[in-house]
Amino acid sequence: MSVFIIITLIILVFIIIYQIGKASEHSAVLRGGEKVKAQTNNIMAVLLLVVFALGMWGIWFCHSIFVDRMLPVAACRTGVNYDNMFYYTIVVTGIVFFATQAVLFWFCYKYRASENRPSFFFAHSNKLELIWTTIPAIAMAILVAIGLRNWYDVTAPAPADATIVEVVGKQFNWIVRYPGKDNELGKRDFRSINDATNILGMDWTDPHNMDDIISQSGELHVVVNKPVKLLICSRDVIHDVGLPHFRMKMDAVPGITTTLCFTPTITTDSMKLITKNPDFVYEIACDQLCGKGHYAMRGTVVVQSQADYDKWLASQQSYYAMNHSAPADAKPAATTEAPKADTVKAVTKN
Ligand SMILES: [Cu+2]
Repeated sequence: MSVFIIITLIILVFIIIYQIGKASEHSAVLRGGEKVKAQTNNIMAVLLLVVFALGMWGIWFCHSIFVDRMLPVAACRTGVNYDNMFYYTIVVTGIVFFATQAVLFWFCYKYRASENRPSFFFAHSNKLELIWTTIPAIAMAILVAIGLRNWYDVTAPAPADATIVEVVGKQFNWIVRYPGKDNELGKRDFRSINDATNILGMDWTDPHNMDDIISQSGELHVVVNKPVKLLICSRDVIHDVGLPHFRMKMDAVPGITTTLCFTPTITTDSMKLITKNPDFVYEIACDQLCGKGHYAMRGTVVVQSQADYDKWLASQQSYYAMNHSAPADAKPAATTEAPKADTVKAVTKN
């Protein structure tokens, strides 16, 4: 209802302004055109200053509303760098925006049409052209350089001690695969995918697959202050691993393995204290519109200490053991899923 009233009010204000304009046209005819024109110019010039002041106040007002709804502090070093980059960009572009708008509106006011001032024709100035081309070019080059450095941080080869975890998108959830005790992910082939017993098409003739652990609920466990490298892929359409609290995202593309590397610095428990939210969870959002269930495609990240991680890992059963009667450390059983010559390798070594 309130929206309807606001829209009606806006329409009425426009009608009133239009009618005032028509009325002043008629009065101009009656009182003499030139005088009214000068008065109108003065009014419009003052109104422009009012619009400028209102616009600046509006920007500040929106900022004051949204500043408390922003994400909490970035939970990894790269995320902090990204935040700083955005901060520098907003400061630089904010100063330029305010300065240019202030000059624009002030000039409109100061140099409004007047009979007492002759027109000034300013055609060209090489010096000015040079200044307003060079300074923005240097500023933009610096901002781009900072961006490239951050991009390299995320996509650079992972450190040797990085934990490798595979994240696979599927309509409409995330599947997370851990390498198990051998610290190596086994081969898999999309042609072996079977939703009931082999959700990622793991090749059971590859011994590296025997201890791999799979979380079908999309729970990504990582160790605080230890680098993690995500191998990202998709089982069907393009998804996107979005990690807002780490300020990162990367497309999950079928047939191509993309990577993301970061070092979480704040545990989930610490973040609960920082955000004063006992229910806080780091989330994996799908950042690519991927179908009708896209809105619900959500995973979670658990950042924990090494001890807690080891405890959690020890409590997990390998995916093979979950789906086969033979124990996980037994010799791999012959399966109907024969190895393929062109098996898609999901393993990426550093
Ligand atoms: Cu999606």
